[in-house]
Amino acid sequence: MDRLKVVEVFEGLSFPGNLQTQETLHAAVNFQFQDTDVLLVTFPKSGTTWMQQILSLIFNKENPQSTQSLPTWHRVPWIEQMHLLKYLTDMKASKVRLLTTHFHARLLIHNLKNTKTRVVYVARNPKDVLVSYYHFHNLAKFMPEFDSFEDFFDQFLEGKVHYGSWFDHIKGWLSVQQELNFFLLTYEELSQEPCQTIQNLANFLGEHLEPKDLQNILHYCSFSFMSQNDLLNYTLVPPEIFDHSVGKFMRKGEIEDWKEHFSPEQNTRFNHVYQREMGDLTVKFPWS
Ligand code: PPS
Repeated sequence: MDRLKVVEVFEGLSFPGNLQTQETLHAAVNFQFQDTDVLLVTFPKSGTTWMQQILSLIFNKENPQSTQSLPTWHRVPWIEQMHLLKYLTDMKASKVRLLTTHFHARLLIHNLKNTKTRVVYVARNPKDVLVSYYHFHNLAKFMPEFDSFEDFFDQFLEGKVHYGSWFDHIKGWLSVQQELNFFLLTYEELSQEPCQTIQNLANFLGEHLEPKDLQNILHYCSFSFMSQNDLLNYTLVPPEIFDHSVGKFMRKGEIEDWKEHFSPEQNTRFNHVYQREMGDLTVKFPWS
């Protein structure tokens, strides 16, 4: 609790100090990946929890109920956060370690590129990321306070929020994908074509899914199921850390909620920055 308002600055990026210390950040940069590891990579609010649950379900398809025995952050822990060592110890019996990171590629590529670690990158429309992240700042007492949505909007576009620039994050990971065992998918594909997207992901992971497995996964990863389950919806986090009276972690789970938040002027400004930052990329995203 005494670290609630601490900010850790590491490699030019800021991180909430109640989740990370200089020691855990350094340890993550030096993390020894194994060829059998699966590493989920996201910018915050891109569908991390959703994909943690999906990965857990794919690798526990014989017993999907088992994914309800521990919170997602324990089953698919962040390599840069506290308590990792405890979670890794609990994972010792598993054949595959499921891991998460919000780190930028430049911090991990040196340790990842000579492994067969399967890297799963989930991207989300950055306009929806911005909105979800804004609401998260109101909920999470360890995040910086902003005067207004407009204020947060400006800081996000300038990459001055925790975990840095969304644009740098995605461009960094896409620029090293050829050096990695890499799979890219989007929150929007998961929303709109869940069966095909999860099947493609399972194929990449080398996991065979029977039709009944797929049906189970769809059920246990649905927004309605996850948002009602205490081990999945973050309501276990004490009120000193998440102010549950101002909102929910599992807020809406929708695409294009940005339309309810952006003014026409903000949308024009966002599009301008997006074009400047992403205009040269050949990859086509559902939102672009
Ligand atoms: S974090 O803090 O970075 O781990 O947050 P993250 O899990 O990446 O993002 C939270 C947003 O994902 C939504 N979410 C889901 N959407 C659809 N289906 C499922 N099952 C699901 N689980 C989580 C969650 O509601 C947050 O988005 P918003 O737009 O705020 O609702």
